[in-house]
Amino acid sequence: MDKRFDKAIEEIQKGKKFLVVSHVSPEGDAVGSLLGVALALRSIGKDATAYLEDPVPDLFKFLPGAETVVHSLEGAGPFDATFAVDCGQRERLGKGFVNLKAPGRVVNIDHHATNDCFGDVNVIVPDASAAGELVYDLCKAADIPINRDIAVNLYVAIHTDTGSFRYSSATSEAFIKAGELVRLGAEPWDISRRVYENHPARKYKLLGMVLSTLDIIDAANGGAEGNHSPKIATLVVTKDMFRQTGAEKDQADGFVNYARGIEGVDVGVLFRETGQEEYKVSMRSKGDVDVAEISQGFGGGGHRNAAGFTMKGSLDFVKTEVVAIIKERMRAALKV
Ligand SMILES: [Mn+2]
Repeated sequence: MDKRFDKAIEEIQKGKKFLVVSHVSPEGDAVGSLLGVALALRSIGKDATAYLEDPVPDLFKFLPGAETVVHSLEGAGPFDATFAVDCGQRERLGKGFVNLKAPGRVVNIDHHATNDCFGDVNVIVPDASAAGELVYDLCKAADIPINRDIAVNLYVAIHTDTGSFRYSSATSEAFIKAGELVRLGAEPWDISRRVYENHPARKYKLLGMVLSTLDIIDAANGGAEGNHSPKIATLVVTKDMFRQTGAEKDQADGFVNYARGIEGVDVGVLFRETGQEEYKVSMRSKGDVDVAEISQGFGGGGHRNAAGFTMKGSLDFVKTEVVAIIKERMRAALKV
């Protein structure tokens, strides 16, 4: 028996009216896990409000239940309990939630090692590939049948958070659960086609501009001969690029992977202009460099190989500071 969810299940049994929330700038795991919990609760006759501060990205609007997501909690509640999924800090759940008077007991279900355990009940499993995997486990532990609609959401959560099963987070557990979700009705090709082969042309126009900012920086002090000389690749996306192409801000989300994908590059960084002298910094590393640790130093969070934070200052300043810290950590981690 899976005991990890006992307290969460108690809340489900006690309550009638639930709120389900996930983080701002939601991606596949946030939306999929959010809807997975909401649909699971509704399937057993509970009332579940699904809330995201930001819109559901276009790519994920096909997810069953996406049309029921609300973006305001004004006048909402009181709730018996709130389920927060895929989110390490309360503030990342958005203003609407933070200002909510009566969220009830907060059940925090997440897989970020940097989670600060803000819930009344906390189920934090850093080994899980996606929060969606934990929602799967919750359904099993609570004896809630995973119907097709839930399966599609959880499959997308696991599929996107493992980079289509390419990352080290793609454990045998992740494959087993994904396989089970396919058996329960998730269709891999249909989902892949909708998520990965369905991009608006303006996103590619934006990508063209962003790739033209590529900068490759040698991280070693001279670099020992014959050894792999570690490199950092950076990309920049400005507000002006969004204006020129008409692309939306979430359409730059995966671009940092292009930086990491370059031969010889150990850390890829994307600087996205979010305000006057303000940048969101996304980092992706290939192996031994722990970018979550770097991110925490700047007040952010994330995973070992994928993390981010927001920083004030000019682009030059932000880039110089961030690159200097990454260089330092790379030299330590890669011993160069
Ligand atoms: Mn996640």
